[in-house]
Amino acid sequence: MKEVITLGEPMVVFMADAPGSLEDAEHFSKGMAGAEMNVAIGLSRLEHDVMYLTKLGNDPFGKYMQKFMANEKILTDGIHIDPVYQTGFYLKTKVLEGDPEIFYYRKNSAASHLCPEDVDKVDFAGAKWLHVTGISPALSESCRAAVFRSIERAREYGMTVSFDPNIRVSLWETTEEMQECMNKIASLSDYILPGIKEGKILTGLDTVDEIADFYLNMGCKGVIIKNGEKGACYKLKGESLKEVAGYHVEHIVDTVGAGDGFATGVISGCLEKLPMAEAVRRGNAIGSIVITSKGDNENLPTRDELIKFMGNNGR
Ligand code: KDG
Repeated sequence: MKEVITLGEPMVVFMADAPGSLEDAEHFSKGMAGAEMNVAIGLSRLEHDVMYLTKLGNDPFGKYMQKFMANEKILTDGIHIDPVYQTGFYLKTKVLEGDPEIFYYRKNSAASHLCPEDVDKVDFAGAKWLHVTGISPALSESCRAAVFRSIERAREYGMTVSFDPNIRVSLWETTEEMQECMNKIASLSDYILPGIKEGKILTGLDTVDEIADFYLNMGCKGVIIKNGEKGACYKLKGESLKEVAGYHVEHIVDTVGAGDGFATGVISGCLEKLPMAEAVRRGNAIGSIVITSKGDNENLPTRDELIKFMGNNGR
């Protein structure tokens, strides 16, 4: 029985094995990627039942993804196969510090043809939580409509909706269009999880308190703002802003996927009815674990690994 539904574009990632530019890279390791996919993997490893809704190409990458998801125990009844368009992928540099450079091969991909009719074909009954990001609505008109349709359906089924803006500037035509679309999605969500820079870009406001109030005044129940190594803060409707300290990571290997690890912690914590401070602490912990590996999701912890890292707060 599914507990969580998420939708988006899974991609194959090819990670350069040695530092340097993408054009000079000669050897790559293959992995799975996609913001919502990372969250699906994380939740599934913590034994939550997740269904992933997408459209894959009828090609080797699409087949790899189906096997990968089955292996990760992600429910695949939300997968549609497109007979024409191909599964997307992206390239990622290896860096010794800072964020890696990435390059997408996803224009006109199978997943970018996801549409509201695909969402309607999927059974939402019994699910409790929908997680969406700001990447999918940037992919195409039909993908954007699919995201809005999924929120509508989640509402019909009384589900909780979380939204991670996950700003990818290169996927948007203009900043105004991005702000308008993202803030509309936020206004329809229960919980929004922006990074501090994203919050500033989307609201034009400066402080975390102002950013949180902007979304609470729109009707969100809670705003959880990520601040890298420092941790995160959150504000729930009717409460004051609270801070939750982050974890120090001695050796950062690759920062991609940290936000999805954070979302995994917050969503799983809420589903397990932890107080928000504990859910956010778990988010900080999983975000820190993710950045110790080169893949976007390979280090997402199992329950035992999480408890080992966090002690009793991992529960
Ligand atoms: O959040 C991690 C994602 O950025 C990565 O897995 C790839 O989905 C991706 C994207 O669009 O950048």
